Amino acid sequence: MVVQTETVADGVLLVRLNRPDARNALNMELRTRLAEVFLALADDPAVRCVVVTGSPKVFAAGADIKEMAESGAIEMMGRRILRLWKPLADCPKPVIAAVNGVALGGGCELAMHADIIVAGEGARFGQPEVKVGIMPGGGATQRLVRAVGVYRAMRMMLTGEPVTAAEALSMGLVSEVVADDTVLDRALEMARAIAAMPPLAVQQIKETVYAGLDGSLAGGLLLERKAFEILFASADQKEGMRAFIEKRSPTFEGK
Ligand code: CO8
Repeated sequence: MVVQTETVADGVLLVRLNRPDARNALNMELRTRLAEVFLALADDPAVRCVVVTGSPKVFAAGADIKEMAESGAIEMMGRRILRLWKPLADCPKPVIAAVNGVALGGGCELAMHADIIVAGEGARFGQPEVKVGIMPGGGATQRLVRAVGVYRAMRMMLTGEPVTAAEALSMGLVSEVVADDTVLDRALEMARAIAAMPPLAVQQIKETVYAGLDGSLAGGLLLERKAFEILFASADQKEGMRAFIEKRSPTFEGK
């Protein structure tokens, strides 16, 4: 299977890219499967947090160059690539990317579909599409600019040169850098912690942040206030606050 899934802990689904011979290049088969996995997990109440990872040496080397080298524009249009990214972009559950090795082109864009990126010290992030005669097509012209600012994003996209994990951390492209052999463990540890949080609050945080990024400050603050208020309709809000007052651990049920 080019995409493997595994429930690794209560509420935590691990999604692993598995095309090692092609450096996890994102061919249509892999991307279709990834989209199916994300569509299914969105509706699965047992999944509270998702970790996406590649192999120990490579996260993903981008779109499959061999699969598109001889394609024409109309054929590329027919692939409707946004349709395959959409389940990832719209995922209501928190997603953590655990990145070892290179995340290039569509691989970097895949990582940027996550809400948290944990990278190994040896990881490299880049948008080298320009070197093969094209440009980013999985969101980098928008998401990378929002993450790191115009000038750093432009340098990455126009030169095609990757940045190290340390540089990615300093520019805000990753959340945390850890030793290479602890990346997955750290991502899973974080996922377990998030999976134990109240799912409705987690979902509202994610939805409000991304909706706010797309609009005005006033509109974003209004959304935040509404989301904040609506959480007081949840049993988990009562449970969380009562547990604090009663000095015990809360149990959240997503209600
Ligand atoms: N597509 C297809 N095959 C690939 C790709 C790729 N992106 N990357 C590696 N491979 C294949 C190689 O062709 C090789 O195959 P074979 O064994 O048959 O010769 C095998 O994987 C191993 O590759 P290398 O020998 O090059 O392995 P190294 O470990 O020396 O290097 C690298 C790994 C650094 C990842 C190197 O292979 C590389 O630079 N790859 C290309 C990276 C790149 O240019 N990515 C951008 C692609 S374009 C893109 O992503 C556009 C996004 C558009 C929208 C998103 C849609 C998902």
